[in-house]
Amino acid sequence: MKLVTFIIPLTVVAQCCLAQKDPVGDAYVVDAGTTETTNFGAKINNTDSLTVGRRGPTLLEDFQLREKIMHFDHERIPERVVHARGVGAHGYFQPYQDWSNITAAKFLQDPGVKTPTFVRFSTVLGSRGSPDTVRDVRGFATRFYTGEGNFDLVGNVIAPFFIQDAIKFPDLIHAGKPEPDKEVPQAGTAHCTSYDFFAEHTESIHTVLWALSGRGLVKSFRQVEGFGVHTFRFINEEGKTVFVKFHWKPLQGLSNLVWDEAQKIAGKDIDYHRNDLYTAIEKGDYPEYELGVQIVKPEDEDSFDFDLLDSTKIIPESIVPVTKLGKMTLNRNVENYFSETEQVTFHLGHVVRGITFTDDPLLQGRLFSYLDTQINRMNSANFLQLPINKPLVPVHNNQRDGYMQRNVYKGKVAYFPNKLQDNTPAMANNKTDGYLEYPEHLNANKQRGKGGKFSDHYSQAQLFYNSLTTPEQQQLVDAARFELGKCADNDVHKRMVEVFNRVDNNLAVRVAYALGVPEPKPVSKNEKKTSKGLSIENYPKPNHIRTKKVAIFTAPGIDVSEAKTMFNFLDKEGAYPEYVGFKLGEQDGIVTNHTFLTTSSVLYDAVYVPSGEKSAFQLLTDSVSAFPYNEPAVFLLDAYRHGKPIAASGRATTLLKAAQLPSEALNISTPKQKEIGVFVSSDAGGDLQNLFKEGIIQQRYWNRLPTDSNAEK
Ligand code: HDD
Repeated sequence: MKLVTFIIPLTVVAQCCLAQKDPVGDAYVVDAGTTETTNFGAKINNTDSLTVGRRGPTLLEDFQLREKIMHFDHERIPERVVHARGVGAHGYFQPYQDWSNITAAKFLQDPGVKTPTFVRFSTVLGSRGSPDTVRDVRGFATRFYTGEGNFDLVGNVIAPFFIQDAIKFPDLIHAGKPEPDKEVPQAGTAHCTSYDFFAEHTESIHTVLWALSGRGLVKSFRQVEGFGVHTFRFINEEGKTVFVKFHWKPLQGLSNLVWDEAQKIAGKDIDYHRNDLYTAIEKGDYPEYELGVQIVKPEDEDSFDFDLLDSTKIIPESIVPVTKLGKMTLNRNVENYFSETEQVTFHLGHVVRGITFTDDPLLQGRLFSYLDTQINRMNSANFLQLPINKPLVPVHNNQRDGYMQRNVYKGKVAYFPNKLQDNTPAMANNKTDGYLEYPEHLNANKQRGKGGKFSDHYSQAQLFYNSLTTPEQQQLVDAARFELGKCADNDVHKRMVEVFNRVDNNLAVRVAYALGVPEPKPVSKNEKKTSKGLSIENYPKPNHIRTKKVAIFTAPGIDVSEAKTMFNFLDKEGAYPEYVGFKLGEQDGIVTNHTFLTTSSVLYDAVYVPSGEKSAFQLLTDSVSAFPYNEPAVFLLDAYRHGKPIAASGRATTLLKAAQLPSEALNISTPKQKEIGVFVSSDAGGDLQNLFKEGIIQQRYWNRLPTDSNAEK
């Protein structure tokens, strides 16, 4: 009894200290202030190679030249075969309460314990240098460095997946990646092979609809949900089990780009998502995500009209709500992209006691793929010894040697059982601290093929489509028109329209129209069932404007005090206001860091134009003398077309007119301002500020974007 009371406090101490531990630990190297050496430590001066005379041949003897060039030649490792482009950040996780009733996982038991985490967000199809804002699914992979080893939750920002069985993954990816003859297009599915595949492979349609919706056009990784996709199992200390689906719920709300904006950002700021995450963390606006699970009791396994082992299906939140287990905060940027974000090796098989797998055939195949791919990328079975991958707990086993072995194992024993080392490392006791396997009883024939509820490909596609708001459905329709429109094969168009038609006739009719395909007749009934948790627009919005980027126009003659009043208000509210003008530098106490050339409307969440002298607006509206393309007006027009809140005071309305904003945006009375999101006032005072703030919280005014006349409302 005495022994037990002694051990418990020690464990607690060990857990508590993890949060202070940096997973990268003592691997940091600081070069600043040092002298150049070779990799074997000799101090050198290597700005020139060793030659005979000033103009003579270079000598083979030059070890400094050889080492430097050789190392450079080997700097690259293969990029990830999927999810090549990513951005990473460190953070920590804390549970809200003790969850030992459902899982033995210790990191989910003590609200006082902070577990270090590392997250990598990624696009799927593009290569390492591709733009951030392409239409694609995104990865949301999280490593928990727990006191019982690493747990990797390798999820996506889209809840279902395209395929039910891992054996189809190479086909899915080959169809989506650039077409192999010319290797175009990069980073998106808007080409024939993707839709040729999807038209034949109807189990994908549910996830295709998610990807065509705003979910495929991420605005910020701070505003995405994450999903573990598969059904996993929790096991508690008594061996009792429940099925769980993992969810990440961002406290920053959800958002998405509109397509025109996404395409423009791809040119204006190819690193848009990276910069967004780095900046927020740098400024101390740490993104937070609640970790939740949908819990299903074993006896309810077969009670749904879908199979829990089918990853193309979700558990609708209207049927099983999400139980929030705790919260992750991302509070530290990486020091070195390659060593951390590139070398991190996530693997679904990195699990801890209390969390285990189900027989989901997609999950089972992934368990092989992640291990295999890391050996390919890292070129060594010792990849878990790298600083970003090493668990924070000690590692002991009899695995030895291999490329780039970092450890120096003492002694002659590297086998088990042994007497020479007292049978150590000893086998863990599965009842107390060893990994818990679930003793699932199985009795079936070996076979290929699934059937049953796996064969229903359309019910949840309908559920998803029905649950979107009208503007969200419009975005999806427009996305399908664009994606298929980039494929020149009319047969692919027709086949895809047939698939859409099985989901919803109105959807298919609208897509068919733009593709020049005959209007399809209804073939199946859409029962119009909906679920909560599927629409981005209906996700709770935070009631603050922290981190929102707002452009404030400046020009010689602008009313400086108005500009500053609005700037200070926004700054105090935690937004990121920036002056945008014709030239950089300070003028009348306003420091302009961005010009109409170096930045663009698509990089902001909202725009404010202060009043000013007539001359200022002559400059801002004069398309010839001020700027070849009248950038200030284009800036405003884009903000308007993309549904963003706009505020203007006094004479600034002349610029709104020059930008050719529709009359409804110019002749507005106060109630109409709220509806349309263009706020006009005589000065930058309190009323305008508060209306503008409300507008920024709302994010977008979808009523400004066009909707098809035959859209079902
Ligand atoms: Fe995967 C990477 C997510 C199915 C094979 N996958 C990868 C990453 C994420 C996902 C987020 C990037 C990890 C990182 O940032 O390093 N993958 C998913 C999800 C899936 C999924 C949510 C469906 C539920 N994946 C899937 C299947 C297979 C793979 C079915 C193969 C059979 N995935 C891989 C991979 C990658 C990978 C080839 C490429 C690079 C890597 O693993 O580290 O093993």
